[in-house]
Amino acid sequence: EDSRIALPIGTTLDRYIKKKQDEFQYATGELSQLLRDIALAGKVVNREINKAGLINIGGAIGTQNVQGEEQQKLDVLANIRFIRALTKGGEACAIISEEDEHFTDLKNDGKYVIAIDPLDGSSNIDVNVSIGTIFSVYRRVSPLGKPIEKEDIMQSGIEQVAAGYLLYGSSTMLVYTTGHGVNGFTYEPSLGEYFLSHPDMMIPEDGSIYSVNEGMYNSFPEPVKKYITHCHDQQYSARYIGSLVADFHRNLLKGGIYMYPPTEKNPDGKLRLMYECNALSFIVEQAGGMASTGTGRILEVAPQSLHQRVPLFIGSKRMVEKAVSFF
Ligand code: P6P
Repeated sequence: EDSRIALPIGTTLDRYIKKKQDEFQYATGELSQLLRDIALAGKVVNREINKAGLINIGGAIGTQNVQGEEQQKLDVLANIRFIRALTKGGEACAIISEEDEHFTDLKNDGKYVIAIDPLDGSSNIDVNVSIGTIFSVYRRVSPLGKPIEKEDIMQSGIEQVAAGYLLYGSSTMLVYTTGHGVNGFTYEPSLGEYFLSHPDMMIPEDGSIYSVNEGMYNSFPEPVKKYITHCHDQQYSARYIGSLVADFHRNLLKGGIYMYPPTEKNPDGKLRLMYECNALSFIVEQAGGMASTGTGRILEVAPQSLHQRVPLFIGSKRMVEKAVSFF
């Protein structure tokens, strides 16, 4: 008989993590501490995002990240904050970030490896659209010492021990899984606490919202064009914020599919496997949904490079199955 009682809405994140640790979900205290470290960094980034408009730090500073995109100042600040929090926390031994070409060796004996997009959708900062942080947690594979890229960093999504996102929106939320379901916490800035607001999140099995940049329709592969025509025939609602975490979160709550297909400009799609697609795919599968490259399960893709792109079809199981059926 499962003696575990469901924790009531309003439970703080700290109490929730402690309870789950006692239930041996996070048997090691290290994962609990790691989650707290990420949550703390999220509070700091949230504060800086909310100030961005006021002290005009949203403007680009003219430095390029590995993606060759204009780096928004908050990208840089978020990256520094998360790396600093994880370094001080001591539970992570290495980090791969969208903002850094190579992985960062934290030079400690932490047992976890983090893949992170510190601030996804940063081009939306200046127009006050919701943005997000996306993270994956892996166990290091090699014995102690300098982490080994091939073994410790380039792990398939199926190896994740935890994954989550922060959504800096009308309210700031932390949504994460450790492989035992998905839970959402809403941040109360006046108290500096996250409170359980969305216990045991499940994505509706079917839906009528599709998210894709139809401006690139002409360069999509035929199967994608066929599925989009299907969405039109079904008179689905087109909802595309241009901010992956915001689109994903809405679809998680209401049902829907998000697609970033191959295009002429990005033949493997635009989104990154290691620190965008794997995390959201772990979450959506834990919530009863599906995540595909179009021809295979995202979580089973064997990474070939740190900043590898993959096509992404993710959301309600029935919708992703239908989209994939055209391939
Ligand atoms: P496009 C933001 O740059 C991002 O990485 C995701 O957050 C978003 O869903 C996507 O790219 C938008 O890309 O090509 O449609 O502008």
